Amino acid sequence: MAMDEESFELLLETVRRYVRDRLIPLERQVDREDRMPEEVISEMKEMGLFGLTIAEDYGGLGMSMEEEVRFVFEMGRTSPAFRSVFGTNLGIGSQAIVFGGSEEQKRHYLPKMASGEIIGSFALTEPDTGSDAMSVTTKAVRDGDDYVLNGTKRWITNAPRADVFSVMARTAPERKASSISCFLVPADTPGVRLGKPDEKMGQHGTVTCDVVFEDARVPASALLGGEEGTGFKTAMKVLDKGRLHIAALCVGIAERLIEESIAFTTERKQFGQPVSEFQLIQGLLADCVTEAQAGRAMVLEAARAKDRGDRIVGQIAAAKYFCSEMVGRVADRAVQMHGGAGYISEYPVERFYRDVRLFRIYEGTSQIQQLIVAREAIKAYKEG
Ligand code: COS
Repeated sequence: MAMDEESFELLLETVRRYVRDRLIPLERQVDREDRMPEEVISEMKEMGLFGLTIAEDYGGLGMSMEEEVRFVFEMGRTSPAFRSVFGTNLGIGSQAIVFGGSEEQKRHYLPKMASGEIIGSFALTEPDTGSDAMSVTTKAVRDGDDYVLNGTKRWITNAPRADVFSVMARTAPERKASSISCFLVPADTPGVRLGKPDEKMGQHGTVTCDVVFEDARVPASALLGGEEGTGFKTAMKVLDKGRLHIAALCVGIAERLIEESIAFTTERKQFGQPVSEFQLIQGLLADCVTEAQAGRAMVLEAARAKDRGDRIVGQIAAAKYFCSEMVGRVADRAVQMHGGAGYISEYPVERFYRDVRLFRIYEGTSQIQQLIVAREAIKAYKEG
């Protein structure tokens, strides 16, 4: 369900102001300290940001996909670490429950996720299982009324802050989708252990680490939807939505980088005039603007198609592929337009250059998106 237009516009305006006045001035500190100030987390809870996409029946604002991407465009104007604070609750940390949870599981978890009282986290990737998601080796074995989980999940976003994990685990040995089940595992379950925080190239202030399950015992009621074998398809649906969200974030960041580049090049003088007057700089800028506009259009169109209930797997993969690659090119040109200043951490483009590298990798690499785009196109052709 969508919000009413007036409340939505008001929310966008509030977020725009919050990003500009509160978050942008904190960007450098968060990058340097690799730590998110607790006050920011509390403010985001007060603003209701953790529950934007969760249905109103479960305490959220019930944003449509189009509203979500328009909101994310705004969040993209600052470091992605800020969005990540509540990002898993909006997306990959809550959506398995939204798509596949029983009514009881929804009532138990979603209102607390919407308020930010608990943090949800999505545990799919493993040390030896990344792109080939169907090959997860974490096992869940039925034992009386319980399941016992063993295995390691890697690079799990928000794991150090998480209260509950959606864990994809194998309940049957064959390599097929129906061998994977999803379990909702509270972080304080005996046998659940966190690894040390990962040290990353960029996106400082976001937290990731290993999550290790050693004979972690959960009741059968922790099985998502009470049914074995639905985990893989649920994970794919969660990732579809997550990928569109990430594509929107890439567009927002590209727009910020463009603004930074215009501000810099119109001030910076060489050969007696602002460097923005030089056509070679204008060529770089024009490529950035054009590509960011194309990305915005792709994201909005895919979001509208998702809201209509169309089959959008290929369209979303194309948007994630294009926008994550696009923001990489924009960041590279932004550094170039800044010249030497672009390599100095005082200027935001240096930080964004590192931050955006991840978008081509997480929630499915560019190569996986290419594979999905091609598969879906061939399927559509064959189906006429
Ligand atoms: N929505 C719903 N169902 C889907 C789906 C989607 N987006 N994608 C696949 N499925 C279904 C398929 O229809 C198929 O169903 P049947 O068994 O009934 O035919 C089943 O799931 C298996 O799909 P498929 O055969 O396509 O699986 P593959 O092993 O070939 O690979 C890819 C699928 C590569 C697309 C998947 O493993 C993937 O997305 N990998 C990347 C994982 C990733 O993004 N990791 C990032 C970490 S999480 S932050």
